[in-house]
Amino acid sequence: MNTAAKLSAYGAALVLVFAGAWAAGSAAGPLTVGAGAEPGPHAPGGSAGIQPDGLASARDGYTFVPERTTLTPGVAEEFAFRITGSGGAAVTQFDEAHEKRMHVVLVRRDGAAYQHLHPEMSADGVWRVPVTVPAAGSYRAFADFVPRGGQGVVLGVDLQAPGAYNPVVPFPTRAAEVDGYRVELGGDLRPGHASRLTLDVTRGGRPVADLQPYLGAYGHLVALRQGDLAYLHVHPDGTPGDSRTAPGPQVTFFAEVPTAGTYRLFLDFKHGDVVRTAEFTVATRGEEPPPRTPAAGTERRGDQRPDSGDQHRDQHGGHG
Ligand SMILES: [Cu+2]
Repeated sequence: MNTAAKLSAYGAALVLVFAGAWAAGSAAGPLTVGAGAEPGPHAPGGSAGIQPDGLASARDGYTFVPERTTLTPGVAEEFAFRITGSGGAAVTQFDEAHEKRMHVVLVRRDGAAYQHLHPEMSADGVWRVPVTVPAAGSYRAFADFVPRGGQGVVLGVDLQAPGAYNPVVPFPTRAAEVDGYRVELGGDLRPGHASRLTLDVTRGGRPVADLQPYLGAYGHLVALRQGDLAYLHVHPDGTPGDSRTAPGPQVTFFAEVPTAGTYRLFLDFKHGDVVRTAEFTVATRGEEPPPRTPAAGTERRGDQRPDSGDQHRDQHGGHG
C-alpha cells in the first residue's frame, strides 16, 4: 500500500458532526465564534480572549499524555496515550460523539500527512492505535473527546519523527484528486462567520451520488489554521436518513474560522467501502470582525449554552 493509500485508509473522520438544527440556526445570522456558542466535542474556534481548540495539551482539567513523543518514519508503531483528569488519574469514562469515544487527528506541522484515527481504550484508560507516519518531521496529534457527562474537549500534543525534514508549503487549492475521485470546494471562508462550504465529488467526470454514511454524515471535514494548527469548528449540513440530505454528489458544511488567514481543510468521504481524504488549502475572504468586548471574551465556553446545544449533543451518538 503506498503512502497515499495508507493515509486514506486511515481516514475516519471525526469531527464535527452537528446536524440540521445548527444549520437552521446559522441562517439567522452570523454566529459568534467561541465564548460558549456551542458545546460538544468540537467546541468553537474561539475569538477574542478565547483560545481556539487544539492549541493546548491541557485544558478544562484534562491533559493529553502520550506514552512516547517520538515516531519513527515509515515504521508501523503503536501510538498510546491517556487522558488524565484533575489529580492525574486516567479518565476512563467517555461519551460517544460521532460514533466514537475518541477521535485522533495526526498531521505534520506543515499541514501534510493528515491521518484520522480511532484508538481503542483498555480498562486502565490507555488508548492505543496503530500508526505509521510517512516521513520525518514534527507532528501534531489532536485528541477530540467528550468526558462522560461533560463538554467536548480538543487537546493537542507534539510528536517528533526524527530524520531529514523537507517541509511542504501547501499552495492554495480548491480541487483535490484522490484515487480517481475529484473533489471541488465551493464557498468562501469568512472570518468570524459561519461559512457555508460545498464539496462536490466526481469520479471520471461523473457525479458520485451514492456516498456512504461515515461516522454519521456523508463527509467529515477537519479544518486547521495554517501557522498554528488551531482546530476549528465545522458542522455538516444534514445527516443521512433525514430525508433531505442527499448522498452526494454535493456535501455541505458550515465552518467557523475565527481569524483571517489560510486554512487547511481535510474532507474524509466514504465510497465503495473505502474512506478517502481530499485536502484543500484556502485563504479567507473578507475582513475579520471587530474584537469582542473583554466581558464577552472572558466567558468560558459551556457557561452559555444555546437551547439547541442539547439537540446537538443528542445527535452525536445516534447517527449511522
Ligand atoms: Cu474520528
